Amino acid sequence: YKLWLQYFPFENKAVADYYRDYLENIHIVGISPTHEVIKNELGIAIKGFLGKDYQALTGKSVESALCIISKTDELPQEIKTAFAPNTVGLKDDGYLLKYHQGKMYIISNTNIGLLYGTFSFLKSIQTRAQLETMDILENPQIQRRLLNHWDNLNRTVERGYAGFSIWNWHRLPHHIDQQYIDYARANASIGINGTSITNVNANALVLTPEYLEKAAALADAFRPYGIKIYLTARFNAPMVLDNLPTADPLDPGVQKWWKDKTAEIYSYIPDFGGFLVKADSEGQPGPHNYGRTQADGANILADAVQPFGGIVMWRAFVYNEKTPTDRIKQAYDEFKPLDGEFRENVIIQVKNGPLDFQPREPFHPLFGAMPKTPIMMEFQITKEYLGQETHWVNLASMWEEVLQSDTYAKGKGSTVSKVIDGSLHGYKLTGMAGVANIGTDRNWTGHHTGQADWYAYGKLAWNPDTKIDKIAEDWLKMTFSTDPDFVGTIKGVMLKSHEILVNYMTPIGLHHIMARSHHWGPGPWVTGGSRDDWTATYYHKASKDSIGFDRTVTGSNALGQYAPEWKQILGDPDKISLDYLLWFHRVPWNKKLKTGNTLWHEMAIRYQKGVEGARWMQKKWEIQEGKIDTERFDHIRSFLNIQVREAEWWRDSCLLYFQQFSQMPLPEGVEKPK
Ligand code: GCW
Repeated sequence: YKLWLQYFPFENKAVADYYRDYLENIHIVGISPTHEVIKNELGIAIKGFLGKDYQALTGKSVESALCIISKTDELPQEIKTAFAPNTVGLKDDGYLLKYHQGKMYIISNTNIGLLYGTFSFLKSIQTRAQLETMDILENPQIQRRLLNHWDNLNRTVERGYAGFSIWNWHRLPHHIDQQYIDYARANASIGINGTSITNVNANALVLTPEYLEKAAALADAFRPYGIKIYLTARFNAPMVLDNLPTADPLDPGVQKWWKDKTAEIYSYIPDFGGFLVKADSEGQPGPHNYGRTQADGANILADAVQPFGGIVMWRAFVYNEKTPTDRIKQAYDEFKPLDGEFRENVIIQVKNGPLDFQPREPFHPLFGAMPKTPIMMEFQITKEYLGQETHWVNLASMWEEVLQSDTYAKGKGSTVSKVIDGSLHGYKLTGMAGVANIGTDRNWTGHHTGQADWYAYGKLAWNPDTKIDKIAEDWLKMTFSTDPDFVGTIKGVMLKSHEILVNYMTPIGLHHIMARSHHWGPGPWVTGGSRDDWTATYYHKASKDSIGFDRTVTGSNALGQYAPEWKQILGDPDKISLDYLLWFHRVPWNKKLKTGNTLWHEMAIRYQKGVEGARWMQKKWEIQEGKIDTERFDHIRSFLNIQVREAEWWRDSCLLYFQQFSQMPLPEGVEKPK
C-alpha cells in the first residue's frame, strides 16, 4: 500500500552499513515548504531502511555531512566552481546527483528539482546502486506531465476499476486526507507535475465557487510537491451555469464569460494550470454546435487563461457517427487543416492510437502531421480495453511501441517521442497525459501491478525514451524485493505480458471486439445498437471468405494519413507486420501468411499462444511463493487465476464465433473450446 516508496529494511548488515553513513549525515541547505517535504520524505525513508527517527539525525554541518542537498546558487563557492561543467546542463526542474571527494551531492536550480533529486537518491538506495560512482544529470524532456482523472463529482470514476474517486468532495476543503499527501509524494517521486482532477465528460459545476474552494485546498496541499491543478471545462458551461443563450465561441458575451470565470478560478488557485477539454465527441458540447472550428473553440479558452500563464489541453478525440468516413480518420481530417491556427498556449492532446486505447494500435497519424501546433500524448493507464484491473499487463511495453514508432515526418528517425518532446518541430509547449488508474482501493490500483503502470507512466512522461526494462526492474526492487531471482523472473513476466494479452484478446490487428459498452470480456458478435462505430462487426467485418478492415486505397484509405514510407510497408499485405494485418487489410481466411500458416490457422494459434502465455505467467508467479509477503503474493495469485480463465474465455469465444465464418477446423495444438 506504500506503492514503490516501501523503503523496507536493508536485507543484511553489510548493505545497511554501506548506506547508513550517507543517510545519517545529511545536510539540507535552504528553507521552503518543498524543503519540509524533502525532510519528511527522508524521515520516512530512514525510518524504513534503518528503523531510526530522522529527528535525531538532523543538524549536521556542511563540513561534517556526507550527503548535501542544495540549490546550485547556495553551494559553497569551491564546490560551485568544481561542479560548474555539470550544473551548466541543468534545465527546468532537472537535478544532478554527484559523488565528489567523499560526499554525495544532490543539486538543482529549483526547489522542486531538489525534491526530484532526493527521490532519485532514495531510489538509488532502494535499488542498491553504488554511490561512489554516482554522476547522474537528469532533465525532464517533457514540460507538462499530467494525470487525467476521469472522476465524477459523485465519486464514481469513468472507466475506473479501483474503487471510487479519491477526491472526497464532501470533506473538502477542510479535511486534507493522508491519501492526498501520499498521492502527491508518489507523483512527485516519478516527476508528475500536474493533475486534472475531473472527468473529461465534464460537469460544469466544478467551475462554481463551492467546488473551486475545494479544488483550491487540493492545489494548496499539492503545491510543495510541484503538482498543479487543472480542471476540465464543459464547453457549454456559460449556458449551464449562467443561462447565457449560447456558448458560441465567437460571441463576445461568451468570450467575456470565460474571461470572468477564469479570473475567478485564479482568485482561488493562483497557479492554476489550465483547462482540459473534450468537445464535439460522444455527446459533449463543442464548437461544432455553432458551426465553428476546433481552433475557434480552443482559442476562446486560451485567450482567457493566457494573462495568467495558463494553458489549454484540447483533445483530438473528436468523432461523429453522422460523418460517414471511417471513424479512425476523423480526428486527422479535422485537425490537420487547422495546423497553425491555435493560440500559442494551446496543446492538442492526442490518444496514442487513432481509435480508442485498444490493446494494440498503430500510432495516431496526427503525430508528426502538425509541425506548427504542439501535440501531446494521451495514454490510458486504466485498462478499459485490456481486461480491466484483474489482468496483469505491463502497459509500458505498449507505450514504448508507440513512442518509438517512426513517423518519418522529417525523414528516418522522426519518432513519436521526438514529436512530443518538442525536438522534432521545435514545439514551445510539450506534454503527456495519463488517464489515471487510481481509486480508493487499499492498494490504489486494484491489481498490485497496476502500480507499475502508474510508475512507468511517470518515468516515460519525464523522458519518453527511458528504457522500459530498467523501469520494470527498478519498480520491482522498490516495491517487492531486491532478490535477483525474483526480480529477474518477474521482470521477464512483465516484459512478455503485453504480447500475451494481445494474443488472447486481439491478435493480428483485430480491434474493438470487446463486449458492448463496458468493454470487459469478448464480444466480436456485437452489432446494431445506437451507433455502428461502437460495434465489433464494424471493425472486423468477418464474412465467409475474409476478415479485416480495408484501410488501404481500395478501402477507407486511413493509410493515406501516414507518411509515404508507411504506405509502402503497411499497404502491402505481404510486407506489413502481422501485428497490424487486419487493422489495415481485408484478408481471405485461407490466405497463406509469411509464417506459412493460413490466416485462420495463424489466428487460432495466436489465441492458443495467448492462453499458454497466461498460464506461463501463473507458473512463474507460483514459484515466487515465500519471496515476498503472503498478502500481496496471494492477491496477485488469485488475479492470475482470473486472468487465465478469462484468456481461455477470450480464445474460446472468439474462435467459435469466427469459425462460423471461416468454416475451417482448428489446427492441431489448439484446445477444443470448453
Ligand atoms: O475510451 C473511451 C471511453 C469513454 C471515454 C472516452 C474518452 C471519457 O469508453 O468512457 O470518456 O474514451 O476518451 O473521451
